[in-house]
Amino acid sequence: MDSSSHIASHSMASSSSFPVLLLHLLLLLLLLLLPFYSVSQPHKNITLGSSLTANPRTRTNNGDYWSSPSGDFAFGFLQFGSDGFLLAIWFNKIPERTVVWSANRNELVPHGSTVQLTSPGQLLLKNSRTGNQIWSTSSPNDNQTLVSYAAMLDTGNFVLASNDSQILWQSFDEPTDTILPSQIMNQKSLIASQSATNFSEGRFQFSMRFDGNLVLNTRIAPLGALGTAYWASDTVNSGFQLVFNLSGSIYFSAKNGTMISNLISPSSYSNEDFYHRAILDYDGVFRQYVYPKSENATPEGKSWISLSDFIPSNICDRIVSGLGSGVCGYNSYCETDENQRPSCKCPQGYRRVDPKDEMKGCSPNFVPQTCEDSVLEANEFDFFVIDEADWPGIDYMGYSGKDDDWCRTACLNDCFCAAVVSESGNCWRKKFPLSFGRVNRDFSGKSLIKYRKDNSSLIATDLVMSYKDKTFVATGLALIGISGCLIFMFLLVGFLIVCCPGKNRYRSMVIAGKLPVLGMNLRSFSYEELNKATNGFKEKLGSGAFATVYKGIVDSMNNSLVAVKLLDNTVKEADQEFKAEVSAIARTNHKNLVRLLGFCNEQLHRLLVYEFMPNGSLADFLYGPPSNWNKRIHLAIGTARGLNYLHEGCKTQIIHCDIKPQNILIDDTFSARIADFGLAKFLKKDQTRTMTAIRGTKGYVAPEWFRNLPITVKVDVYSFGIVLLEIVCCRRSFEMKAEAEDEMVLADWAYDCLISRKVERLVRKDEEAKKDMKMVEKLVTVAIWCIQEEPSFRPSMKKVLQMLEGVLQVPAPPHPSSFITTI
Ligand SMILES: *[C@@H]1O[C@H](CO)[C@@H](O)[C@H](O)[C@H]1NC(C)=O
Ligand SMILES: *[C@@H]1O[C@H](CO)[C@@H](O)[C@H](O)[C@H]1NC(C)=O
Ligand SMILES: *[C@@H]1O[C@H](CO)[C@@H](O)[C@H](O)[C@H]1NC(C)=O
Ligand SMILES: *[C@@H]1O[C@H](CO)[C@@H](O)[C@H](O)[C@H]1NC(C)=O
Ligand SMILES: *[C@@H]1O[C@H](CO)[C@@H](O)[C@H](O)[C@H]1NC(C)=O
Ligand SMILES: *[C@@H]1O[C@H](CO)[C@@H](O)[C@H](O)[C@H]1NC(C)=O
Ligand SMILES: CC(=O)N[C@H]1CO[C@H](CO)[C@@H](O)[C@@H]1O
Repeated sequence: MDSSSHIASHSMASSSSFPVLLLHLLLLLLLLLLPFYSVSQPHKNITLGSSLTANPRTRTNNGDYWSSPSGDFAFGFLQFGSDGFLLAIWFNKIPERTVVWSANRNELVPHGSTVQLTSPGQLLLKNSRTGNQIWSTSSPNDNQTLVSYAAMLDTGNFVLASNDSQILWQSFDEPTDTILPSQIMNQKSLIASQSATNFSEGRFQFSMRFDGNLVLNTRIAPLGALGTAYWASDTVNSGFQLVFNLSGSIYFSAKNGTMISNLISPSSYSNEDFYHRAILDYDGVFRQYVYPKSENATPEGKSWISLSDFIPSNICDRIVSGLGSGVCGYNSYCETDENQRPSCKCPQGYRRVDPKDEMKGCSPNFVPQTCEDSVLEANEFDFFVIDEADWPGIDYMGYSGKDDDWCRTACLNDCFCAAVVSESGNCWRKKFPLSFGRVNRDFSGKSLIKYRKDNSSLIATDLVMSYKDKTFVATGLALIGISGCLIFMFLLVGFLIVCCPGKNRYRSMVIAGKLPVLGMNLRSFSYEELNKATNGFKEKLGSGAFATVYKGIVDSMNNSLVAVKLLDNTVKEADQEFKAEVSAIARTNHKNLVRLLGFCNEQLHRLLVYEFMPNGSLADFLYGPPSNWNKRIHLAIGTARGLNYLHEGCKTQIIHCDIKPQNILIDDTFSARIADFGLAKFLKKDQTRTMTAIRGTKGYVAPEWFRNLPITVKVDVYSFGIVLLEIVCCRRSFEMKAEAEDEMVLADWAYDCLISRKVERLVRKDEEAKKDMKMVEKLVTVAIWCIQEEPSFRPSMKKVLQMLEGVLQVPAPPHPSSFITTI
């Protein structure tokens, strides 16, 4: 103050000159700023009671910290993110402010939090928001010498010391991920950070064990099974410790201080000209770095330089077997750059699980291949080729003597195949999740990772589909709930119309809402009533295995026309058919299924009453001169919709088992209505069953009936395929009187026409169809997919519908019997 007042008085005396005035102003400014500078004044001895507060750094406030005498290191709060502070030690003379130690890496604290050197001599870190103590040094013990001060040393070690300068606690004893020159590791561990920007404890650990062995291991599954060691010094029972000496050498020494061997080859970077640090990097590699201290180093030179020797030499090759994912996480692969630095990459079609953390692995960014349609979908997939890459240890199939093309095709046709590795004629199929992926320059093979070529349209349509299905299922379920209850009661109480009292509320609600609810209107008829309605069973509409169908008019239902199915009461099967049909159809509600109106169950009389279909059956419509082309397409799509509903829209999957034109009726709006559930089978989702007795009608039954294979919904797909061909060609699947011998069997003829690109032959007498050859070809192609002899190659009805509707592309089909499963 003396000097400033002196200058002030001097300026009074000669205030005339402008430069002098300016100088005075500057000095005044300097004086005003002085208190801020004092914050960053190097602290020597930090006295008991001192504290630091976490505050966002501003232009005038350089943060709150205690500096070492030389200013090389600082102890205090560093800000990360919007409001997270790390109590840390860092290199304070370099712009990067590289952290070498921290107290609260797993739990950052908000601004206003404090660290205090309490008066019994303990460092305490408190969270200002919660008031919780986040971290502290060991509590002072009566028997111990008392802490009298703390100090940030020029080595980067923060110490608590007694009045005779004995160190009672030091940060060097509790390293995080870094060691510094003069630090000794003895039964201590380093834990790598989570990532380059997240300091919390990560995946890898570096331990100088009590037995003198130095081990690098994983500490988080699924990288490797927990604690998988990926490098060891093999110095068990030597009693060694690890020393980072002041000239920057890192070596093992005996307890008496004698140097045994170097861990990292010494470099020529001197301690005078370079800062040194060694760190277990977040990628699991232990590296030594140097940074030029000199002010006049070039800007490019002003960065941390990694020494060429590090441990382990190639981490990508270190975790490649056993349990877990490997270094990079599942479905990701590890590749080193020219500086041997590893990076984790996602194959094409995959994306990072966590965009901020490359080691968390990758996940497919596409809709997976559906197994029931795997062959059909094969051409929607392609391979991302990675040379010299291998995914050891997860093969589920291996072949030798197979070329690349064979390998590709085998994987494309297999929904379980995520990738293939091919190496000199060997071919390995890999399944999900892909693990231990890495590029290895010594590996002469290559990896082919399967991905969907165009996922965007597919994802979009799937969303639409599932949305539709959901509303559909929701209504369906409500109906099933009500009608299911009814059916249960019917069967139990001898088909008296009784209803659960608890469901009455729903019934009235539904009736009030005027929904066309099935089951609600299910009526019980007397035999006499139906006898009268059909005029003594006079007008026959058709007949099936155990039943005959008659036309009738029911007076009590506004003179509605009905179809009455009279079941043969002499065969045992009739009873089963009756129950099957009532329970099947009562559970369904779809505009492409025939509606059951009621039934009669009197002693030996079993009858079912349906709405009458004024336009007959598809069989009546098809066989004859070519009928309206667009109506036929509409009927084909309607049938596909009805079948898709039976397969996927109900809680219990229904296999119709007898799809043929006679069972597809045509309603007053000329839409298809699937009828006759007498042979239907009900499967819980995911259940398949082998049946011995063949159901269905010759010409339409799928080959698995004869081959002792499980019967699935794919039998209906097969029958639909035949019906679809009949719809296109307006003829029966087998025609003795065909114009040429090769035209007798429709399926064979259609396939021959398709591959010889002469589809027009199929519709040669059909002028309307001939003008729509693209559609003809599409329908035939879909049909050929449906009649594949191998059931798994047939598409689901959902896919069939999507193809008919033009949502999905229709690839070229294989020959129907080219992939027959051998028995
Ligand atoms: C402290 O000293 C007392 C007696 O001087 C002894 O009984 C006690 O065990 C010591 N405690 C510790 C932790 O050393
Ligand atoms: C710090 O304190 C110790 C003991 O109280 C004393 O010996 C030493 O000289 C002090 N150092 C400085 C730089 O004040
Ligand atoms: C240090 O503190 C102890 C008490 O803890 C006292 O007995 C001793 O005299 C002090 N020594 C110095 C050099 O102040
Ligand atoms: C750092 O990573 C850990 C572990 O994954 C996570 O819990 C934490 O939220 C991350 N911290 C920040 C600041 O992103
Ligand atoms: C550090 O160790 C190296 C051997 O690796 C030795 O040459 C050097 O003299 C040592 N420096 C100090 C300061 O002990
Ligand atoms: C230090 O210990 C090692 C082995 O533990 C021994 O070979 C060496 O002679 C010892 N050196 C001294 C100076 O005691
Ligand atoms: C190959 C391809 O088309 N990939 C796309 C898959 O979908 C995501 C978004 O869902 C796109 O970002 C990819 O480009």
